[in-house]
Parts: sequence; structure tokens; C-alpha cells
Amino acid sequence: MGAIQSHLLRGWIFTKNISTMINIVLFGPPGSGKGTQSEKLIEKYGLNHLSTGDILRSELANSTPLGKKAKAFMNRGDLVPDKDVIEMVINKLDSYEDANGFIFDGFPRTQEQARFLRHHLTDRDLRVTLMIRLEVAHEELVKRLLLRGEKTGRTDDEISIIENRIDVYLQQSEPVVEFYEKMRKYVPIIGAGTIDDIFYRICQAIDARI
Ligand code: B4P
Repeated sequence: MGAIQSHLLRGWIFTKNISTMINIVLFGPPGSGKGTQSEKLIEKYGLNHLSTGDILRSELANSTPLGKKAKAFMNRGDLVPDKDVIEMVINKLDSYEDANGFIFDGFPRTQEQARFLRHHLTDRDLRVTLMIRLEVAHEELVKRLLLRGEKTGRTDDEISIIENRIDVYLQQSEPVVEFYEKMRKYVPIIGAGTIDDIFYRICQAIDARI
């Protein structure tokens, strides 16, 4: 039984915790600053970080069966199939012992993943508090990712792969906005400017909801 489920069975203190949990979906194109802002949000709100990109890179580095399968998709800048990502997320969520909530960084990226997350949370009497999309111009995204590629050697930060990741985002991930818009959870945030200015805007949006 997962940690979140067991909390549900342990009386009012845990029920109270659950009702105050903050679950943020941090969404946006590659290079929009999801990872950067997640680090700051985790510190401020005491949340667990669930980055599907980070988990997949770790699977790849450890040459696990999932990592071997994901490698080709990631190297092209395509999405890893929903079934594999969802299975991976279930395992990860069930491994957390305690939390004020989660930052879902780079997940969901398809409507199928969004539907899964809603069901998974609803089954545990939980919900997404809000979905924040970081909005950044195309040229700025490319500039940031090329710079990161130079600094870190991350292999998918290469121009043709970056362009494909942005196309994939526009075609396959953008419809996720509509999913959360219908639920009145969607908040667009300008993702240009200094890291601290963007963080301030995100915190204002979160604080207005909690
Ligand atoms: P991710 O790791 O999620 O890669 P990403 O979308 O490029 O986002 P990332 O977090 O790295 O970048 P950020 O916006 O923080 O995914 C990698 C791959 O994994 C995908 O292509 C896909 O194949 C697979 N995958 C992951 N999740 C999946 C899912 N749910 N389903 C299917 N497949 C999945 O940008 C950070 C860069 O911008 C940094 O260099 C930072 O320093 C810079 N930056 C941030 N804020 C800035 C600012 N204000 N000014 C200047 N630079 C800034």
C-alpha cells in the first residue's frame, strides 16, 4: 500500500494534512525554467519534487530496462510512451513517506497523463491545487537550452533536438492546458525576466490559492 493511501487510513491528523496539501503542476516548454523554479518552490513550501525528466535520466544512467527503452525517445526529443511514464510515476509516488504535497515538474505532458494523475489523486482524496504554465518566447528557449548544453553537456540540448522538443511540446503537450483550464486550475505566468522575479510571480499565484 502506498504512503499516501496509508495516511488516509490513519485518522484525523492525516486527513487534516491531506486537506492542506499543495499539489502544483509546473508546466511549460523545454527551457521555460521548470527545473529551476521547482528547486525554489520545494524549499519555500516543503514539497516533494517529482520530475519525470530527472527520473528518466537516472533510469538511463543506470541502464535499467526503462532507461534503455526511453533512451531512443529522449535522444530524438520525443515523449517517452505514456504507459511507461505512468508506471514510473506510480512507483515514485508510492515511495514517498510524507509530504506537504508535490511539485509535478514536466508531468503530465499529455492528456492521457493528465487523466491518470486526476484519477490517481482523486482515489486518495487529493487534487491538483493549480497548474502553472511558464510562458517564454521561442528564441529565448533555444538560447537557454543551447547555453545549458554548452555548460553541462546534456545531449538533448542540441539545436535539432531542441527544435523537435519544442514542436512536440506544441503538438502533444499544449492540449494539457485545456484539461486544467476546464477545471479552473490553469494559471499562465510570464517566464521571462530574472529567476527571482519569476519565482515571485509563481508564489503570488500559489498563495492566492491556498
Ligand atoms: P525534461 O527534463 O522535463 O526537460 P525539459 O522540458 O527540457 O525541461 P527542463 O526542466 O530540463 O528545463 P527547464 O524548463 O527547467 O525532459 C527531458 C525529456 O524526458 C523529454 O524531452 C522527454 O523525452 C522525456 N520526458 C520527460 N517527462 C516526460 C513525460 N511526462 N512524458 C513523456 N516523456 C517525458 O529549463 C532550464 C534551463 O533554462 C536551465 O539551463 C536554466 O538555467 C535556464 N533558465 C531557467 N530560468 C531562467 C531564466 N529566468 N533566465 C535565464 N535562464 C533560465
